[in-house]
Amino acid sequence: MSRRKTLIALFVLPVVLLLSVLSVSVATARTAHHDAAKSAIATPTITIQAFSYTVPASVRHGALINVVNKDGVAHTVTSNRAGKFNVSVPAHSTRSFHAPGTPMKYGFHCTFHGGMAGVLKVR
Ligand SMILES: [Cu+2]
Repeated sequence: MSRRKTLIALFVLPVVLLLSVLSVSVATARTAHHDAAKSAIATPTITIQAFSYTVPASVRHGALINVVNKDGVAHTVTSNRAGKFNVSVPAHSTRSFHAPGTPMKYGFHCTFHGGMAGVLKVR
């Protein structure tokens, strides 16, 4: 009887261990996939810091774009072509706007600070 139990334990324990390892790796793969999907749909962001824009390489037409202002003063992201986009972002704040619907490169500037300019490539 006790020999039988030992045999059962010898067989069952590795199976239980194997199953738990498998379920952990499945969970890990799911998490990784979820993270990849999340970053693929992350909102593109223009960051303003030290009176300078950091702009994504390109954005989809019509996409929602966040503007993060890390400076202690307000800035704007204003299309050089009137009316295409214009968002004012208070100090230490985030605002958003929609990219134009027509793919092309849009120059933009800050209406408060003459030296601030950037280009938004809409694809
Ligand atoms: Cu500015």
